[in-house]
Amino acid sequence: MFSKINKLINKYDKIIIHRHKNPDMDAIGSQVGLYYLIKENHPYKEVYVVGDQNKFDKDNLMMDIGDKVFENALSIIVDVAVSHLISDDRYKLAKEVLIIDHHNNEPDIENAVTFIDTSYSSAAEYIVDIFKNLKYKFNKSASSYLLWGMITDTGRFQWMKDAKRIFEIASFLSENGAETRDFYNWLYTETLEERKMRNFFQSNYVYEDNVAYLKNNKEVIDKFDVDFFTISRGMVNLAAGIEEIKIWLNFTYNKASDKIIGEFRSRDIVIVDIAKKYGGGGHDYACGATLNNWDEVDNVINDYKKLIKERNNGQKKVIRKN
Ligand SMILES: [Mn+2]
Repeated sequence: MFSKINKLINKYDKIIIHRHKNPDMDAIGSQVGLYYLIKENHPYKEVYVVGDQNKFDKDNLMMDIGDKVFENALSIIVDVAVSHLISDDRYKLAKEVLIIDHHNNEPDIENAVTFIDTSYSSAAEYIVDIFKNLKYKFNKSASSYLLWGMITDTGRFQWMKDAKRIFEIASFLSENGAETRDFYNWLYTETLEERKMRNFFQSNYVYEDNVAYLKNNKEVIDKFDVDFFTISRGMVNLAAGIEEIKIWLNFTYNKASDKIIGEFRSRDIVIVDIAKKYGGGGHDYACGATLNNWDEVDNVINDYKKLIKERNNGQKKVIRKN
């Protein structure tokens, strides 16, 4: 099933691994994990990891490489399959492109060998399954990064599409030396300043009709000296875990694009279709979209309120039928 991947990697002496912009730990974990896998199993190959950096590049591994490196090389793109989201678009200079992703988006990269399987809860889980299948040897570094990707994309093993497979793969990685204590400490430690900032956003959430939302305009953003995603993605789940709140939304003004980025989450209602309606995408219960103005933001909020209302009505019908 994965022999095509094996053939591609065997064919090239130079391999550059990409992932999405503004990486989360699954993007970095699957990218760097794959880097260590290939280095361990093909020591004579040149392997590179590229892309923008943030705190998730824990060990400062991203490499600055020239365009020439891409000549006659294979680019592997993980955890993303949509061109405008890929960090470092010089994969276009590579001889061939391989994509390994788990997102429910329409891929738009021409002539790429594409492996997308949305049954995986993280790209890291998918990569382990592939390379375990191909009988690769897993060292401590590869196992650690891949497990970290799995841990974070499942919300510390909360959101799992296939728990049996996830625990088997996690167990396999532990067997191969994956580190967890230092990682969890790193993951759960924040500065006092960060804690205070979270408290600020927590208290700003608005709760209406089973929906929670947060609108972070320019003035709010300017209060804090943090990067955009710390607020946009970092604050959305402050409204998780409230019984009455079925869907929670975080809208943040983005200076760089002069647009508003919406992050959408739910426990068990499929919300990705509304994200797609506004040109966005992602997973069933965790997705997002870019909005042009605050009126459009209100439309999104209303659409989600409507979705819950329709769902409530539908549920009543089912109860009557029984
Ligand atoms: Mn992912």
